[in-house]
Amino acid sequence: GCGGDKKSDNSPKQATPTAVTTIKVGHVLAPDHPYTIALKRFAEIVDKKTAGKLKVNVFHSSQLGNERDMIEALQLGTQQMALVSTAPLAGFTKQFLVLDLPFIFNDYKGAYKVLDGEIGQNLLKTLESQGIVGLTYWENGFRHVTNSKRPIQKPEDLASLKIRLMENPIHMDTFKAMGANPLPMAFGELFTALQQKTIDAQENPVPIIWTSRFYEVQKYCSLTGHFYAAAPLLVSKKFMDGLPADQQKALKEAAVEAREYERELLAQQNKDFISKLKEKKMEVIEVDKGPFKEAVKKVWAQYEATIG
Ligand code: EAX
Repeated sequence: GCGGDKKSDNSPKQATPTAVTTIKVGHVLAPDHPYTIALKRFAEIVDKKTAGKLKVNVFHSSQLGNERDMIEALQLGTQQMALVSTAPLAGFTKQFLVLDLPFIFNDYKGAYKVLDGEIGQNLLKTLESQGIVGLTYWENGFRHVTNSKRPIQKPEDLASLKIRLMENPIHMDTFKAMGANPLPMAFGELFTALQQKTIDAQENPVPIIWTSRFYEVQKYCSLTGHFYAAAPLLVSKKFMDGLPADQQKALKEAAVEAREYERELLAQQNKDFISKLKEKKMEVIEVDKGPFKEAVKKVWAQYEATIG
């Protein structure tokens, strides 16, 4: 009945519209910080892996709000992704506090071994009960103290220094243990507070001190390396669960591929930017970490019960 040769179908092809899903990813750092550069690489990889079906738009400089706002927006599903430090997650899950302990990692290699291994992956899983999917850990880095008052060589030099910290109880107790006068503040308000001298000091890795131009409002930089800030790349669980499996897989793979790139960019900047800070007349001080570790050791025991 339906013999005959195959007829070429001449009806006009209806182009099946490829439904493009747009992802907004926000962070609080500068447009030239590796957070931004690596997120753009992430967007390119996602575009390729999904043949243009997932489009990632990057928003830097707190355009989508501060880190706590963005984490809440992921829970609501009003924002799809965010790249934040672990510190603000303390308001959502206690287990992450372990990563905020002072001097918990000795070096980058040790940090990656934990973060990219079983411990780090188990910690990311605890976010799911908070409506968040942690894809992997990118990096912010080892944090150093800068201030406008005096060179900090030893913990005692921090006495009564007004220092801005991230919103995290361990960070607050660590600097109280060293006699400082800490106050929590969103990153977006920090530069103005330093400029107006409402605070004396802050602490961040060298790439942030450079790209956020803190050298313009801070005279001294002490390489304390007191916290290692991991930067989990987060997705709204509501949004992720709505994606087809192949697109979920693409996001996870792209996050890991771009992570290596981001860590390399930071390693380069950590090497190159100290001399640039000195060119901007910052006094960069190498400190003996021993007395700082000794001064904050009690914080570990203080949080053992909370962290578990
Ligand atoms: O994740 O707020 C800060 O000082 C952090 O470095 C910022 O959250 C980047």
